[in-house]
Amino acid sequence: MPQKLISLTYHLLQEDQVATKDHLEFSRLLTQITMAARIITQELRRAGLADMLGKTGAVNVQQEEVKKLDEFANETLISACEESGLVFGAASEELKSATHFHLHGRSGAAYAVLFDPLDGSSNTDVNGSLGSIFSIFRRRSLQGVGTDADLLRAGRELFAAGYILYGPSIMLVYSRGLGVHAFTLDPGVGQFFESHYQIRMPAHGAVYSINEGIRRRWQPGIAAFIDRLQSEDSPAGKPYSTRYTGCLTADFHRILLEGGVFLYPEVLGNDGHYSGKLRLLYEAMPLAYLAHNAGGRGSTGLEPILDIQPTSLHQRVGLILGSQAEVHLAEQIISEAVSEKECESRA
Ligand code: AHM
Ligand code: MG
Repeated sequence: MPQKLISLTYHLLQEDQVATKDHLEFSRLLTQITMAARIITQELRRAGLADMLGKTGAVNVQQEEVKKLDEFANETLISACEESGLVFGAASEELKSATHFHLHGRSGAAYAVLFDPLDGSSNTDVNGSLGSIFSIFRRRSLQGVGTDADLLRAGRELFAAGYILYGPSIMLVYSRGLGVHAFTLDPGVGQFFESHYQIRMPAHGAVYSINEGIRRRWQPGIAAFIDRLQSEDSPAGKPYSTRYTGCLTADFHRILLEGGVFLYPEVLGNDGHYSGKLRLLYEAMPLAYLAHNAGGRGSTGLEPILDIQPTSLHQRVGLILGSQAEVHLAEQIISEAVSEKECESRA
């Protein structure tokens, strides 16, 4: 069958015919981000031959060891944002604080971009799937200079979000609130072509995705929810299958297309407190935005991810993402577990 021939460029030009100026700028910004994605793709393809595997020796602000590819992806995306002239500031999992760009007299930089430059970085050395995830906010006011307050915003205020999945194919998935669309890179042509238009997440699926090795440390309610999915009394009416790659982008992509649920709940730490691992602004929020725009849902189990007002750039949350049926069921079971705990502690 002949290839469907709608390039990302043509798709954006078509959307721009009915777009406002904000959206025309977004097309330019997305073009820059996909250019960075193609450069990162090239580096990933030959990483094992070019001494690009392994660690840099540094640790990032999250106390995680930085991989060489993390650093490369971060620098490439930062440069792409800066060169666009459209971005006043960027924040990333790999940077301690937000970077505010010197715009060399160019005015009108209205966007903040926040990203996880290389998601799933434990997969780098084993040729597993990886991702780059981005959130885009538009400044509330174009007066003065953009500040950190323009970056610390709830997901309901997102202007756009998306990811690039580096798997057997390289795919871009994005939404600017006009549906969720996916594009696949044709490596020979060097262009992204539309492969999925207006993605809708199924109302339920038959797969769950969670790190079961840490089951004993999951927050209350998660084990009961997973037990339910493994039973005939699940939303699918049969036991679910497990799929977990260690790359949120790849695991979410499966759930987006086929339905089901991804969870990285809060887990009990050595300090006796429960806390999330995944970052609100770089991971949870953009993927919850895509889930929402495709008819799915993102939640901590107790509140929608998109309602959380961030208080710090590197804030972490418990994350449940997926089809309506599974996420609602998880919320119900978690609320019950929390109420039971409260009753026990009062008794
Ligand atoms: P990273 O962005 O530093 O790679 O960390 C995020 C990754 C997610 O992609 C994945 O879902 C999770 O961490 C895996 O963590 P774990 O190995 O604890 O299951
Ligand atoms: Mg990540």
